[in-house]
Amino acid sequence: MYTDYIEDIEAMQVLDSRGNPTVQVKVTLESGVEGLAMVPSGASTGSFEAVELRDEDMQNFNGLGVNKAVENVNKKIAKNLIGENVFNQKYIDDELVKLDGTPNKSKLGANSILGASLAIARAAANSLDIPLYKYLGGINAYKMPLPMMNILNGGKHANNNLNIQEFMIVPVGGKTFREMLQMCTEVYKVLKEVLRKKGLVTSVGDEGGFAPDLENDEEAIELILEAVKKAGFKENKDFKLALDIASTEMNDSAKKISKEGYYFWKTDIYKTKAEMIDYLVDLASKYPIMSIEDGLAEEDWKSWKELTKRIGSKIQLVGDDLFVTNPARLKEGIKEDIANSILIKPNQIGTLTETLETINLAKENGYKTIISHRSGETEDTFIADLAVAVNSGQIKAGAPCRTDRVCKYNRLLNIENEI
Ligand code: 2PG
Ligand code: MG
Repeated sequence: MYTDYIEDIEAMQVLDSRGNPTVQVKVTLESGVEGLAMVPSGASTGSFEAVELRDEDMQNFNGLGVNKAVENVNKKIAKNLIGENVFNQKYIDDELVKLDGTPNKSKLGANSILGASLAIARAAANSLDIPLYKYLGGINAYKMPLPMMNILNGGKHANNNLNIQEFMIVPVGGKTFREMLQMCTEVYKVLKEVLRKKGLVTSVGDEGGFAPDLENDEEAIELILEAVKKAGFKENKDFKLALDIASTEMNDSAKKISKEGYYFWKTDIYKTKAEMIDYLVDLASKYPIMSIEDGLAEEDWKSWKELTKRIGSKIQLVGDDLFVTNPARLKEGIKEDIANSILIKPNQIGTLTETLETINLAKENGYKTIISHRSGETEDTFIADLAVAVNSGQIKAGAPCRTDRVCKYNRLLNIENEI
């Protein structure tokens, strides 16, 4: 039986890629080995996500400080976990859930809990002196994920006029991760030229994708397809497209309209639920789209069911705000025949064990899994190792631009090299 006991757990406030405070946790073991983790943060968050504890002290970081979450780690969590065997991840995560005691981790904060949970896993891997993906997945961890790269940003991630949050390219024709990364990067570079020649801005949004003002959302798709072609690739054969509509934002932020439909707030267009479904079906039939995430809002299950019936056998329908990496919500979706894939974000649920539980549940029921970053990220590359460890098949980590995104891809290059 392996043992290495937790000697110290220490959190501090650091910054994420948007310059907002976030939690870093360092776990030190009896052997002297350490494990470090940093917690990401979303902008388009689902209301059923575990709670991200913020100080709400307007004098500090405009209320976004995480001193309370840091203190929860340093006092309550440390007190409970010091002395535990670092290899008992499930037991430790169960203890964290119990210590919090609320269904949505609102007492200690999912940011404090996840920081501890991930740092513990990392410390355990370091103690064995093996890579994280190998610790998490053993000899079964070998499948490199297909990257879904968000190269054009809209919605809440950019200050432009695009309603759809993420326009992603998926290099389905690539054989190795190295090749897929290169293919995506080449298209990204050509897209910059395409935009520049048209006199459009090439500044980037939160996830490193370009964020120009365009005629409409479809023009974004057309421009990407133009870049794919100009880079020497064929649509469908080399590249397919994926969209994250993030439509919960359209449903919620529709302050001036009823919650019955979808409000494209950037261009002041309103769609009824039926129109929204038709719009998505139409996009999927017109373009080489293989995946649509959050096409409908987190509580619009009836429309989700209809959309799944209409195009669920042809394309990937991904639940993000819909399922929030939560096994209970995923179970409900499986029962109702809603969506066919799930986005996996550890900070939506709060512990590594629960994240793995959701992944297992998805796989057992034939749902595809996509490991995902958040729009607010750090240099922590945990999700890259996780994607390989669970053979997720797909990862969403932004554009090949900005180190908070690129570090995940570079980590995957290293993993592929090792495998
Ligand atoms: C999403 C994510 C990541 P955020 O909606 O899928 O791309 O965005 O982290 O803002 O929720
Ligand atoms: Mg999403």
